[in-house]
Amino acid sequence: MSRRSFVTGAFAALTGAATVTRAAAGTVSGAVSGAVTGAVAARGRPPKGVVLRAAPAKVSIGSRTVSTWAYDGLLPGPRIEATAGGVVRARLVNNLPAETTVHWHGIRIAAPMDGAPGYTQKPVPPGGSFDYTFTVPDAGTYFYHSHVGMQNDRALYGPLIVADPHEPLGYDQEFTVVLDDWLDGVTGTPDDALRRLNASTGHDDTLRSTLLGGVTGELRHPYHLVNGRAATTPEVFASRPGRVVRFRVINAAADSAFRVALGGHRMTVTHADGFPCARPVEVDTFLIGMGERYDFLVRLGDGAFPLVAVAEGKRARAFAIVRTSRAASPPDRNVRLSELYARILRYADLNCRRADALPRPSRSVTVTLGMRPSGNEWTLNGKLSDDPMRLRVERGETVRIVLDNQSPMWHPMHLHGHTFQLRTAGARGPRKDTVNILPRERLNIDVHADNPGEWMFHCHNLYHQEQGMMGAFGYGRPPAGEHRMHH
Ligand SMILES: [Cu+2]
Repeated sequence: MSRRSFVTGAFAALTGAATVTRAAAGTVSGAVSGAVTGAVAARGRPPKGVVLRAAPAKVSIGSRTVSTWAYDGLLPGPRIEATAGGVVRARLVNNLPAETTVHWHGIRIAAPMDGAPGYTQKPVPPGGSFDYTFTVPDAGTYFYHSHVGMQNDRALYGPLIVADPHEPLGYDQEFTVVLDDWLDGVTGTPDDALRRLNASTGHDDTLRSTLLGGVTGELRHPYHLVNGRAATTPEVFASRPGRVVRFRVINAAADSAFRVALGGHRMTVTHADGFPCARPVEVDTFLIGMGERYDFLVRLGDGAFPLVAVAEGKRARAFAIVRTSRAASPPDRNVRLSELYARILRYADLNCRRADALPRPSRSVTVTLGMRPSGNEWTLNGKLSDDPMRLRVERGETVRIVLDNQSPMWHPMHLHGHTFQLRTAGARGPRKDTVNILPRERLNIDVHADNPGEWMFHCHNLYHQEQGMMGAFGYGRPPAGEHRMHH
């Protein structure tokens, strides 16, 4: 029914548990599709799963075409589907003029498959390839992205949706909503933006948000996208009145949190970062930081409704349309939605199921988030990524990490290889892999150390990550020189 209904991709016939699907129109040109098939053929044997060909590409963001780096010429990259307990096989083919990797964000994955350069693998050189094969233990909404340098602020990301074979939710249809902030090919590259930022002093104090406790981002991206489309030529989600629809929202942006609302509807939040809520939460809007995901259900009314994602504190927005009536006139992309200013989701509203609760921690360790006086270096326990903080854990223990934000900005902190339990006052709290922490705030996250490896623990503001805010969460004695192998 929808132009974006799940169209089986060229590789589906070749896949086992994982399948890749792609949009039928909009973001991919025929020439690029041909090139993808060519890359597969050039390998001489059929892949047993998905092939992600990272290469320079021209992609349309609706109102204009931009030069960027993309997977298979698509923005977002191809949708990868799997089933909980199943195996994903994905071959990364690097046709970029730079090293790259793929990180499977939020997946409790085996360490060698995590795509973390210098931590779990050597980056794949130009012309090289790497086969990722891993089990997906948990159902839910995830995504994948490059973990090298500023590449995640290009088109090198895509949704990874893990179905629950015993899905308890009842709904008629689902849509994936991938949010992004975009500058590549418009105001230079993300590397140019980082260089400019590093050459400047102080932050743009006009980018402010009460919700985020002060300065909200490092820079203004000229576009904000839903599924690769700018607000002027929006994505349209087609459905019918009365349908119950599951929306899977992914924030793949580099520097923008979004406040999300659907005009004329309340939303029932069912999942945070892939994990189900013990009790769904009815709200009007939610804030989603970089790397976070939320799923919500709505029963759709009759009409054409604005799906708005305000780039928090930036006076800009991503915009799409949910249409259940052909006759209804399209909503104004600048519409003021009362839902955006009504009941907002809080972390304290979220609780994981009892079965997903982690053991009580036996000790705690503090991670202080800081900023050096330059304003362009962000630290964990005073250290930068080139000589990183390392939290040492032993297999089988549960550790409480006390996040103490002494820096003047909020940070979406992301842990690889695990999902932690965010301990909220007097409640169980949600299982998450990414958590927003505001200036002067302290948060407790409990981690059960059941997945040995040397894992990244970092801010998912890509600019902060590249300005040092990256540490290690490692089992036992530190591996010799591992962290420095990429410097
Ligand atoms: Cu940060």
